Amino acid sequence: MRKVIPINDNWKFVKSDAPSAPADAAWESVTLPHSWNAVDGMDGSRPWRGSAWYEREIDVPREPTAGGRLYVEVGAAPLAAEVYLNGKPACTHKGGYAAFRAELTGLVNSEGKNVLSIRVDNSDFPDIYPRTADFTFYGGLTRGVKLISVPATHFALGHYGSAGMAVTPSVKDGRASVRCEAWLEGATDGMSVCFEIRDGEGRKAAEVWRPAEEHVSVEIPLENAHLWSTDDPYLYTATARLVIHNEGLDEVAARFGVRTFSVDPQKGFFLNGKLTVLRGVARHQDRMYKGSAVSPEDHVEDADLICEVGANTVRCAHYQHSPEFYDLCDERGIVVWAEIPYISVQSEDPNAHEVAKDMLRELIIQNYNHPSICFWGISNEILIGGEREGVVENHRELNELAKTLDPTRLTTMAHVSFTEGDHPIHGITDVEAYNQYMGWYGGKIEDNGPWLDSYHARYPDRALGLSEYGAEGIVSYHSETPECKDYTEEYQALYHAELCKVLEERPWVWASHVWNMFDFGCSARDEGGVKGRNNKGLVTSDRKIKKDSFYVCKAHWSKEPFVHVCGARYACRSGETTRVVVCSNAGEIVLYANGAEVGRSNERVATFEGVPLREGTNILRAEAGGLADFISVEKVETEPASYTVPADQRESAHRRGGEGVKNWFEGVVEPEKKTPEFSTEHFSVKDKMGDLLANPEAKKFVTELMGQEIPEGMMAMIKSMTLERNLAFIGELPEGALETIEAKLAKIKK
Ligand code: ADA
Repeated sequence: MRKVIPINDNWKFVKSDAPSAPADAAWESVTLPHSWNAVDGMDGSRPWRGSAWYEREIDVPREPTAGGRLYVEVGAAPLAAEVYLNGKPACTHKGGYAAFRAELTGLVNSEGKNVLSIRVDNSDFPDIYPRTADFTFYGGLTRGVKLISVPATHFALGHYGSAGMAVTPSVKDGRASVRCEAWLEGATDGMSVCFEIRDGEGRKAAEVWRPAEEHVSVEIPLENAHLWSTDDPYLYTATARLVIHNEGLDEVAARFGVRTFSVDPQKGFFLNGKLTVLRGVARHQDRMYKGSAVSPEDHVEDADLICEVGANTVRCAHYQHSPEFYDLCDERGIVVWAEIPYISVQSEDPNAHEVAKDMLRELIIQNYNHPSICFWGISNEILIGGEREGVVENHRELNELAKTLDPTRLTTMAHVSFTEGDHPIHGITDVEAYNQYMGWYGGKIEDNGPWLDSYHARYPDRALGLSEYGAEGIVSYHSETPECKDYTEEYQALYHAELCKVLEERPWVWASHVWNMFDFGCSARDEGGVKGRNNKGLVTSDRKIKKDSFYVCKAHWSKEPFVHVCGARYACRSGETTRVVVCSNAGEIVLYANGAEVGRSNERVATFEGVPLREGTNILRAEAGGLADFISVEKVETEPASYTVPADQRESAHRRGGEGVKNWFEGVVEPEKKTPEFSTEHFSVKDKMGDLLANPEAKKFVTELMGQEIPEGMMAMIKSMTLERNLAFIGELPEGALETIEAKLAKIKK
């Protein structure tokens, strides 16, 4: 029987680009999971990128029978790894988010020590995605390591980290059946495979035997199958046992769920034939000062919070997440969009496409049995970098690969907001989705509904989802008059209140995902007075504070009755009256100020205006459905200055666009209506950002226009984009602005 031995303790670690584990280095002791960017990947400093070594001695498990084999399984090693036993190479791996295995059998010292060394490197590799994206590329051994010892014949360990068993449930004409497949290494005559299925209560539902071969496949009927759904995530377990005579040689098991699903572009997502409106969040796996080296308990806490907000779907962005997290989604009934990090800009290195295909193979093969996963995502915002040669063809190939490996699931992709409706990138995946930030980066909150409607009307046969939408919310900033780009907790809540309604009115949007469930590390960012982080989470990255926007979404999605008075952190308020927002799904809300009723509402996100404040402390209490919550507010002469984002940050944010588009080039360029003649000797908005930034005068102009130096991390993404495209990405420009910019550029000689 196989032995699986976690080896997460007693590792030593050193940053080093030596070609072999350095003998006399200043090693540090670490326990896995580990990331060397746990702090610098989140605190706004420049995260260290490079090569590092991990090393530890291993006790080699002794197989009692001859021909036993030893493997090491690495959970994740961003972005590239090399594995050695006793200094001899065992394998190399590209990609930072999938598991991989190396066979160690032939490298073991039968006498003396066995030393396992793993080199991990998170430098920028031209053929490994992600290369350019809005999150930190944490380096490390971020998911732990295991030894796997198996007898000579065993369920296959050598195929893209596969479990060696695939379970494919299906339902036809109301009858369920399960195809169980196993792959074996070293099978010989006389061996058998026994597939056993047990239901959620542990009762045996089926037992089927077949002679063992390299590939064994059997279709097993499942009487009265209990279906898996978001309300009732019922799980079966399939076990495959390899047996010779009266002896069990190896065993693998997988949980699975029986469900059918489909998407109708006009109606939305159907689970087991029932319209199931998917409303939820996107998740990055990292958390404060751990980076992506998170524990099983951290995954549970994330799943708990996602369930608490009432989400029934999660987009596991922008790479393969930990198997533990997909397990939790199986258990909690959360429909998953899982994806590979083919993101932002297609690499010039043609091998990047081959590596992306391997990433897709690993994602699908390793996670095939999870019932929660319904969608395989093949790319995110890939046109940010403009048109790259072969980008459409590469999508076709990735889509075809996904369909070949898994015809049972739907493929999807996330378009950048400016992707034109008639671009050939459409129509490749089964369903599609847009990342839309109207009301944050560009446009207004009210634009979201009309945009969805007009797109839907124009492309009625295209299943349209919202793969990202969101706004920043920093819990130290507050305002009675929240507005786009003020980074206040109140604006974020207001934005989500509107978007929840927009999406509720449009069940045909097959899925929507708030960007993001949690604030996350993002080394290139410096926004709203916070460096190194993206603050669009409904919950802070330490998972300690649920922002008011969390309760706004909860009021719309959750069935668990609650009442929440927003604004607890907006504790010092000036003026005779204030505005109070209350979220609840428990029926009529009644609000009391210092014991006196001030209003009632049947809205789930209710805004009470003109709530009187008295001198000193005020208790603002809401009741709904027998539940109550209150906040305590101090009436003050002047509200604390710390409630407002620092002026320079606000200014630069406004210049970057969105609702503040008018402000962003105020004082930079004067409106000029006339479009000058196009000249090849002078710059134009049609020039590439890379060329503009290479010319000192043009660079000065563009920098002023954007309101900031272009961060180095952004350069790869934008250098081949024209200025015009870059501006379109920021948002709709006021009338005449483009002509004005063009006129200024036309005066700068190339
Ligand atoms: C993009 C991208 C995300 C995210 C978002 C943002 O749309 O897909 O990774 O970070 O931008 O917050 O700006």
